[in-house]
Amino acid sequence: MKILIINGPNLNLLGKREPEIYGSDTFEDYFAKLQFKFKDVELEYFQSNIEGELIGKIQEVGFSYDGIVLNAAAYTHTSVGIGDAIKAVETPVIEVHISNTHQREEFRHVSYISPVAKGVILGFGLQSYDLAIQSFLE
Ligand code: CA2
Repeated sequence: MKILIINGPNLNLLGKREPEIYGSDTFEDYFAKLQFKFKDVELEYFQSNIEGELIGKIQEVGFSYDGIVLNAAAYTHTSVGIGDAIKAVETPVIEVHISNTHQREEFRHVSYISPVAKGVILGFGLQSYDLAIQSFLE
């Protein structure tokens, strides 16, 4: 089973800024824990701050991988292009968020990803990624 985790803009700052919202672990540290936990899964990780690169990656893996776990970060709330890319590929995408976006500002209540995602997991901190991977295994 081949699963790609994709993180969008500013998530490269995890563990370095705003720990009260996003926690104090870097994603690289957390990713190593996921690889250790899910030894039978070929897990890969990609992060970009650029919308077109996120779309390119979804297209690149979207006909061969078994799953994509996507935290599109701020693009969640703005990107018709990422939504269209998810709709165009075959690989199922689980939308994840670290925070519960519905408890935050109104503009974060809108998602262009949710209508085209297989499912949505949010508000569990970094564990949201773990739960998304588990959902592909069942
Ligand atoms: O809760 C999430 O996972 C979000 O996708 C995070 C995005 C935010 O725009 C979404 O509404 C919800 C923000 C990612 C920014 O990450 C940072 C991490 C550390 C320090 C600063 C930003």
